[in-house]
Amino acid sequence: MKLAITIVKEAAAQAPFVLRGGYAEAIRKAAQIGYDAVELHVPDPIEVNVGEIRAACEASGVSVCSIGTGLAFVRDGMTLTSRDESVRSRALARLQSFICLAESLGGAVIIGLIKGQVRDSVDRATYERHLAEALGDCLPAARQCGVTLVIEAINRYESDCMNTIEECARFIERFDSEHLKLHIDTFHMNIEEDHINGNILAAGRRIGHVHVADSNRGYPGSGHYDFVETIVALRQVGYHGALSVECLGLPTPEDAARGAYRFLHRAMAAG
Ligand code: LER
Ligand code: MN
Repeated sequence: MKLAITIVKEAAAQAPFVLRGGYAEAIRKAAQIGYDAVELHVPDPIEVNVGEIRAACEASGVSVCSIGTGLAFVRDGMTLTSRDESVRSRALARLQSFICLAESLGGAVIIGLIKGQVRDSVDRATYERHLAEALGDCLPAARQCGVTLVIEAINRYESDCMNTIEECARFIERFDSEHLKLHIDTFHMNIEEDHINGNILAAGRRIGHVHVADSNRGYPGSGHYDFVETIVALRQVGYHGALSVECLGLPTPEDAARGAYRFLHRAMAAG
C-alpha cells in the first residue's frame, strides 16, 4: 500500500484537505515528508496546469493516485443527480473532463459529493436512475482512457444516501465493471459501519480507493480509530492502492501531514 496526501489550491478552512497553495509546491512538500503519492482536489480541470503538475511529480518521484471532484459540487453546485437537467448535463461534462485529467496525470476519479443528494433530486428512484445514467455515459470513456471511477460512501451528516459500504456496493454491482469501484473513508466508516472490518472483507476486491482520517477527522493518530485493524483487513482483500490522508490540517497543515505520515508508516509496519 502507498501513502498519499490530499493537496488543493484553495478550499474552506474546515474542508478536510491537507497541503494547500500551489500544486507544484504541495507535491514537493509531500515528497519531502515521505509520501508516495498525492490526491489532487480541483473544482474544474480547466484550471489545472497539467505540464507543471507532471513535471513536479517526475522531479519529486511521487505519483497522482486520485483526483477529487467534490469541489465541483461545493464551489460550482455541480451534481449528477440534480432535478435540474441543465445542472446534470454540466456536471456530466465536468466529470468527463475529470476523466481526461486522470488520463493525463494518472489516478482514480472520485465520485463523492458530486453524486448529489436525494433531497436535490425528485425521489430515491429518480436519484438512482440519474446517477446510473451518468455513470453509464462515463464508463466507456473511463475504460478507453484506462481510468477507474470510485464511488465514495459518505456519512449521513454530509449525504442523505449512499452512506455505507453495502449501499454503495449494491449500486456499483449492476455495472459489473473493472472501471467502477468502491471508495471507503475511515472517518465515514467510523460513523456508519456496523462492523468495519467485516464490511471491508465483504467488499473485497471491489475496494478501489481509501481515505484516511481519524475519528475526529484530525490526522491519523490524533483520535481513536483503529488503523492497524483496517490495514490488516485491506491486506486480506488484496488492496494495493493508496491510503490517502484526507483530514483537517490541524494544528497546522504541515503538522497534520507529518503526523499522519509518521503514524501510518508505523501502523503499516505493525499491521
Ligand atoms: C470527500 O472525500 C469526503 O470524504 C466528504 O466528507 C467531503 O468532505
Ligand atoms: Mn473522503
